[in-house]
Order: sequence, then structure tokens, then C-alpha cells
Amino acid sequence: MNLEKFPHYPLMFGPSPLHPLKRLSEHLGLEIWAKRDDCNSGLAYGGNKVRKLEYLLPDALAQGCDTLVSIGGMQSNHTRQVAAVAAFAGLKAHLVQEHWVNWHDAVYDRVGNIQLSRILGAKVELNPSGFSIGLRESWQRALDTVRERGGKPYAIPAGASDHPLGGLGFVGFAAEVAEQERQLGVFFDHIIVCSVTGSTQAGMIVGFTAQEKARKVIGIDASAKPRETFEQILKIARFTAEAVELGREITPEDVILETAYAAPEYGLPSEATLEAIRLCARLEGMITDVVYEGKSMHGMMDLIQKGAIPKGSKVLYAHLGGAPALNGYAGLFV
Ligand code: 5PA
Repeated sequence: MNLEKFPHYPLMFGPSPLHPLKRLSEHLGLEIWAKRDDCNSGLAYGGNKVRKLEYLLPDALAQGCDTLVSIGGMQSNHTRQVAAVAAFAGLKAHLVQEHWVNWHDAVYDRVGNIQLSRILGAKVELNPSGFSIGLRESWQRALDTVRERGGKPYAIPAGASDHPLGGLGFVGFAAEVAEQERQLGVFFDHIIVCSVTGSTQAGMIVGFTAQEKARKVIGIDASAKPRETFEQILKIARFTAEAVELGREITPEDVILETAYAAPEYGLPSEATLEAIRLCARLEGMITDVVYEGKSMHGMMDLIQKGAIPKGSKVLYAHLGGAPALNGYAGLFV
């Protein structure tokens, strides 16, 4: 495998922290650790997109682009991280924020991620279109707008996923985990990751497959459109494997996507999501959100409780960020 041939612009503090979740482990009767990509960088709280953007930013700079153009929901974590990376690199950001979530908190369009993006100086464009991880007309139009104004846009799709370099960050994550395991004297046989636009899990699949010892990367779908998310993970894993010269094809059997935890729909929690968020917070002081990580936390707890992750396993929960969006859901916790 060859990840080193790709230009890489460090945007994180270094390897993200990895630590045991002692009280949660005790509660569930099995060893669980967390890898904290939710606090991996000083750029506007960090998150999984900062790790991906370490490979997109050098490409944008090499092409002489002056504006990063991307898309997400109103409370997208991804667009907030694009805004932060643009500010850090002295570029502009143009963000299309669509109406992905059926949630109408009075300040949903003013607090949390969207507030941070505005503070960071991004041009924030609101659009009424609904949820989709596919390519969008509104995003194409934003690219045209930048060009018409004499700028040079760099196109970053939803979640920085369906992009030739989108999977590389989490290929690197796998190598980082292996190095931390070596230092700590542990080996994780199960990795838990929340999936929506797919390149986080896709990169992990490629990165962990390149290692000697096999392990399971279990995706927990939070899109509530699992067929699309599955296909996108597979597609990205395949082109990423080829890009880094993995030396073997990725097949549908390599992609594990648990689909029982996204209810009731994208962006909205079930009562079980909220219970998982509270339990994790009260046992560990670790905050997860209602859109993404609360769902993967619920999934991990349930898979352990019903024995799908067998006793004696060592589980690594990849915490990918997302807490700023909680501000837009204040009504759920009063
Ligand atoms: C997101 C994504 P992928 O999109 O790479 O599958 O990652 C899922 C995910 N956890 C998991 C958090 C905190 C996330 O923010 N967020 C998107 C966004 O617009 O923020 C891309 C959907």
C-alpha cells in the first residue's frame, strides 16, 4: 500500500487521543476504548472532516483555487470544518446549507455549526432542498457563482466523500490506530464507525485491510437511506484501494453496515438514541450528538448487549465529532 505518495497537509494536533472507556466497559461487560477524532484539531473543534481535508487542501492549493465550495445540511459538521480549514489556509468558503432535517427548533439556523461557519467568515447560502448524499444542482450552481465572480472554486462534495482523495484520511487513521495499539499493548478486533456519506468507513476498510491481522469495521448507518450509503461506501473503498495500491479488490463482503439504529430518520433521534447519549455522558463525561454519534453509540451498546459483538472482544469506538449541532436541539434535553 502507498499512502505516502499523496501530498498531505497536517491540520490536526497529531494522532487523535485514544483512551479506555472504563465505566462504560464495566457497564457493558466488555472492553471499550474511544478514538477521539471529535477533538483531533484546533480548527473549530475538529472532527472527521478535518482528517479528510488534510488530503484535499494540498490539491486545492496546487490547483491555485481560492474558494472551497461545499454542501451539507443546515447543521452540517462537514461544512463548518470546511469553513475552518479555508480560514486557516487563507482561502474563502462558499457553503450550501440545505434543509436536510425535519426539525424546526426556533434557532436551528442560527446556533451550533452554522453559527460557527458564519463566525469563520464563510459565505453561507440557505437552500430548501431535502436530504441526499448525491451530487446536487445547488452545489453546481455555487461553483458557477464563484467562477462568474472571477474566483477559482475547489469542489468538495457532501462529507468530502465522493471525491478521488476523500477516502485517504481514514486510510491514515487505520495506520495511526495500529501504531497506538503497539504503544499501548492492545489490539481492537471491532471498530465502530458512524456512516452517512461513506468515506470515513471506506477509508477505514482499506486501511485496516492493508494490515496483517483481520478485524471487523462495523458501520452504523445514520442516513436512514442505507442502500445509498452502502453503495457509496463500497464505491469509495474500491477507488481508494486502487489509489493507494492496496493490492486486492474490495468486495461487498468487506462492507458491514448495521441499519437498525438510524430511526426515525436522518437528523432525528429515537428515544433509544437519546438514552445512549445520556448513558455515555453520565458514565464517561463524553458527549455524543443526536444526528450521528448518538446513533453509533446506541448501535455499539445494542450489538454488545445482544451478543453480536461477543464477550472478550476489544472494541474501538471511533468518535467522529458532531457535538456543536446539539445547540440546535436544545428542546430535546429540557
Ligand atoms: C458525519 C458526517 P461520513 O459522512 O464520512 O460517512 O461520516 C459520517 C459522520 N459523524 C459521522 C459525524 C459527527 C459526522 O459529521 N457528517 C456530514 C455533515 O455534513 O456533517 C457529512 C454528512
